[in-house]
Amino acid sequence: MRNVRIAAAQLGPIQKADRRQAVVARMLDLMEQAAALKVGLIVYPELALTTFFPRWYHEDVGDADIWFEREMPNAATAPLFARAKQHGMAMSFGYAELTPDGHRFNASILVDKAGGIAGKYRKVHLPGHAELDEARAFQHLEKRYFEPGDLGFPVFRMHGGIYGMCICNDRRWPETWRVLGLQGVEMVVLGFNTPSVNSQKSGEGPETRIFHHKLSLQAGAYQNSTWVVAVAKAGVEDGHPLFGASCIVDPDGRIVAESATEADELIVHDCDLDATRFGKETIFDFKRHRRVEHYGRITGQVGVEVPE
Ligand code: ING
Repeated sequence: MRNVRIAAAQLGPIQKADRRQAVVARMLDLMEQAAALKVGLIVYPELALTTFFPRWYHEDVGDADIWFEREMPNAATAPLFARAKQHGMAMSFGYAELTPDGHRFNASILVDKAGGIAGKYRKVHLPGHAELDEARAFQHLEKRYFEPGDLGFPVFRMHGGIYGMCICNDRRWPETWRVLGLQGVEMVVLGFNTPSVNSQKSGEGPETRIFHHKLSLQAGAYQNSTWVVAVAKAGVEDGHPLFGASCIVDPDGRIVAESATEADELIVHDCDLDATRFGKETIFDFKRHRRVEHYGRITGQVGVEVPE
């Protein structure tokens, strides 16, 4: 039994005008709630420090740098690192990273109980578009503001477990999960900011989109026998709705905890990392069952190649 008490710390909306300090104060409130429950790891959403700014078009990409962090930790996030260390709590959160040599990534980090950065991930699958698209009901300009991640899908040994990260759209791609699964991942933590409606397909509302969200998490968890902690930034940001449905999913693919609101909300669950063993040693014992000689298209092709 290797139990980890996990908190998914969902954040409600962050308005364009909200300052990072106000957001960090909300994150600290959730951390205090988690500490009272003796949580070992707290997980916050994607781009946790700011509004989901890729919905806003900046003609000069440099004007969007106001949404980015140039170092981590920094003045705004130092209180998070200090308080987590004080509580002996590990944490993960997403943020927009601007590197010293001018590269921009949608990033997330894993911070251990001693306050050290144990791992970093940069979002590989960037949805949306790079140029202003007037045909859309709203913009989704992640391809404008971020480069695809250049760190792959690493896993990290931390506090007796094997942890991995992904971010939002990554959860829709089975490759994300399998690359982590092939490294023995026991818990995948991820944040997401997902619009409640489809900017290109009127009529597709939160019911369908939450179904696809859960389907992706449950399949990833089951098919790689891993825990999954998925944490939303939710609610209406400057008129744009994001759904909640933060979930903790067990290695059998069952949702064992789910948020009930679109506000700041903590959901907590005791996760036994040893519960991943049975799946990894039987039905998803990759070395006994996989036939890689037939999988070449998965890395040999990018798009579809239909027969003559
Ligand atoms: N958001 C959305 C996500 O993948 C999206 C974008 C929604 C793509 C629905 C496809 C369908 O959850 C982010 N931030 O990736």
